[in-house]
Amino acid sequence: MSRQLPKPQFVPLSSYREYPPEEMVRRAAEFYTDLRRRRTVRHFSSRPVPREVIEYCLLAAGTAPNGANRQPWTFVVVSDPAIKREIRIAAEAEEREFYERRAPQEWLEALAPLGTDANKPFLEIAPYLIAIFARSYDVLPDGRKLKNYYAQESVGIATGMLITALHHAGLVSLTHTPSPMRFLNRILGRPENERPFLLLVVGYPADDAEVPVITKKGLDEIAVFLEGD
Ligand code: IYR
Repeated sequence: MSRQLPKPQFVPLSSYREYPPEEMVRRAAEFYTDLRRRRTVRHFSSRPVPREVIEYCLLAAGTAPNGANRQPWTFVVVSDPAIKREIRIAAEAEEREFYERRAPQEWLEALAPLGTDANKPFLEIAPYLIAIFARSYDVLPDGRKLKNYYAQESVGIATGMLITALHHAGLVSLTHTPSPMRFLNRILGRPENERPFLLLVVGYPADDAEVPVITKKGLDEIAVFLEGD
């Protein structure tokens, strides 16, 4: 039995731009050089950030490739001090549980070089918290559930693009993962089909911000080229 499916519609790919090989190499190298400056920051300034910057960065994130173009993400942007405080209190409660009880010794050892602990003052200091939710299904106006595809992967890609866009705009961010994060649904009034993915802390770095000494793996450690002969 053949079921009636909607016909796809196509337009010419008019937005693509090709660069000559040397220019491609230069652009790729310059982008890497700029992205290499990005650091995850835990010491934030309370200096306000123009909302328009956040809006454009979210629009950039929303261009991410995703499963069946369902765009299964919701970004909740929090600058309200009362809500930030509520989030801090709930996150620190989970984090105390994590650092003092739940975390296996091996995990604590892995985190030791980063100097993290259960104190999360940045959740109140930074001008913006962006709570990122993955919608595992959508609810249609008539109440029917519509499954989304690769929601976690899609939201992961969009989050990477958001972090890159914020860096490009001149801001810093922290990917914060209090676990479990369901308290974000309660505090932010999000429905059951939205699963918290990440809490992104966004702003300017504090004047005296410091970052841990870390290194990134080299190309030969992260990539394998199989080129034949
Ligand atoms: N969620 C905790 C612990 C933590 C876990 C990893 I993996 C990190 O790279 C950093 C921290 C916290 O946010 O402190």
